[in-house]
Amino acid sequence: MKTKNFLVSAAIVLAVTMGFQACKPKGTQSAVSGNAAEKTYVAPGQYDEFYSFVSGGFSGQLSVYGLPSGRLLRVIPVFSLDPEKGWGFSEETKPMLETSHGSVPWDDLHHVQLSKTDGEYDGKWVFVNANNTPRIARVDLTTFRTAEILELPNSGGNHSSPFITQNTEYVVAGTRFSVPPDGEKSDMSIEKFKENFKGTLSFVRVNKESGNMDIAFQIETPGVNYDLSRAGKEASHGWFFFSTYNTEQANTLQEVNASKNDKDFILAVNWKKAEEYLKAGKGKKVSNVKYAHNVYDEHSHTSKSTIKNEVIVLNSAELEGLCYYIPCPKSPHGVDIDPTGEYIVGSGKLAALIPVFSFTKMQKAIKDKAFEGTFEGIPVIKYEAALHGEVQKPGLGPLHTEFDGKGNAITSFFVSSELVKWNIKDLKVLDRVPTYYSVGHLMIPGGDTKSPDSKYVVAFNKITKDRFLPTGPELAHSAQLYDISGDKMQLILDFPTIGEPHYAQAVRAEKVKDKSLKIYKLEANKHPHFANGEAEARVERKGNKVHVYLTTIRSHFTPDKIEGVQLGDEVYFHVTNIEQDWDMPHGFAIKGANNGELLVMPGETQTLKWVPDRIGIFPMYCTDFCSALHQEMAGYVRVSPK
Ligand code: CUK
Ligand code: CUA
Repeated sequence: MKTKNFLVSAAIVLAVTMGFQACKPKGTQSAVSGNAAEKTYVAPGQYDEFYSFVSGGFSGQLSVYGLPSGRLLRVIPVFSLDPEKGWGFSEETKPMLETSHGSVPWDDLHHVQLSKTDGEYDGKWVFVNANNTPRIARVDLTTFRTAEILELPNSGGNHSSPFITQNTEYVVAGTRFSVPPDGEKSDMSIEKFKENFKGTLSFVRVNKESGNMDIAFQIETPGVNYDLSRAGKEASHGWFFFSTYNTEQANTLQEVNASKNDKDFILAVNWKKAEEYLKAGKGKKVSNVKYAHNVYDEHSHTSKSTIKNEVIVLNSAELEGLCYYIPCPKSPHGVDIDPTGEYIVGSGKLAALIPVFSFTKMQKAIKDKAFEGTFEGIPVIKYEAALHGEVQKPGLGPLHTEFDGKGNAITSFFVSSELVKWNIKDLKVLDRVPTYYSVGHLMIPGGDTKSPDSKYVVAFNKITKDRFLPTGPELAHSAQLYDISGDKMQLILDFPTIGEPHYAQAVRAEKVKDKSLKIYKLEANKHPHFANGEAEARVERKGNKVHVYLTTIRSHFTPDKIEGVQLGDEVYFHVTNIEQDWDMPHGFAIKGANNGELLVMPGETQTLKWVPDRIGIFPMYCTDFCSALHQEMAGYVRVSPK
């Protein structure tokens, strides 16, 4: 049996390392049926049924698509500069990209989580992770803007993040790379991984009204790699599950070192217990860490970055009942919890079966101490004691599972490039469809809630190849929409995505669309450099700083002739858009602008800093076509010698 398992794993490793050509499915045409167009057609002027929030991967941004049309509605800038929205260019948004390392203008965004109340999406916020410089961001769904970014100390490669509990009590993050704890003597040999590197889990508290985040506590665990995680729900509410790989604790992730073990672990964390330990004062205050907390305030239209230095850490090995390991075959990637909270699905990337664990059996195993031993002081539950059963021969390389709310699960298979539907109770495979090509995450609208919307599943693919017109060596990434309302899954649409789509979540449009803000009210504008109407437009000099209080309305700037600027000055254009009509932004650009441009929404103030580099006359103009007189919306700035 062991040899057979080994052979299957060896075959997968071979398939993985040799590329995906061998597994490339054939026959797209036969996979698409005649009425596909009807199912995805959203007539001109009609709205889509769902908002889908899609990870932008290495673009660092979040994109918003309508489903089922696959129409791109917006890219929300989060962790990277974005000239289309002025994100990171205006003085107001620059602090949002600050970290303890200084400004990080480009990151890698993987996972998307809609906020929940009572296990259902409430349409308030979307949480996303920065994978490289570990951070969690909160996007506000009234403005579709990033409202807050919190850096995570003691972490490296924030991949197992940001998954949330069923009432958004916590946003949770597990470190992908174990690292020596920050602030201690961390200049040590990489060979010391096993002894000194730690895997830290961060529990970030979310304020129910404001949404503001702070690190409630961290749990320090043995040095392994955390890949993904999910909150328990309903039956298992109060627990959190993390997939771990490299339980070999190798200091290089090359497969001969880090993929030797037949089983790695799922770590089960009792966070209600963690709260008890905190109350009892068992947390250790660590005050030599450094992390940034950035908040955007939509009333003042400004943001602020603050460096924090303190965090409370719980030690997993010392606190009984806090953490348990469940063995899980071959480098688990996804760990997904079914809508009832009873079933925990592990997905070993190098496995040829899917283990499904039972929360009830796991609880019993803990009570009966059905342990096979300990790993660095933490009990390891016997595999069979927690196991509900295994899905046999489902495909090769399972990655992620979502649920259809009808008692079935759908799992993505990277290596065999397919989606496979199976029944959660009897573990029988019901249906399979190819993906083009090599699917990573998949998403059912509401797929991680108590009641999924079992209409569609979207495959987010890792390889594009021939799906779209070629665009040179770099291709658009691809997503595919399948109808799952019947017994058989049916491919109905391909659509390109921005950056690499990792995870996504989709919510019924009604839950978001009516809350969406139309304009910022002028009377509520608390910006320190707000000009309330053209009467307040002016130029003020303070030393070598020139503040231009500029207003915009169709179709002119006030003032539009600016003199008195001298070489060596720093000029701040505080542009207030005094329009109060929906969809009337104005842009602002000036020749030679070394900080980019601005795009200002009605009622809002944004500031562009400009340091002129020469003497002369500099035209400025509006960049967003706003009326028949848009081309007349312009002016001049004169720069004179000092
Ligand atoms: S993921 Cu980040 S490597 Cu399967 Cu969530 Cu794509
Ligand atoms: Cu304002 Cu064009």
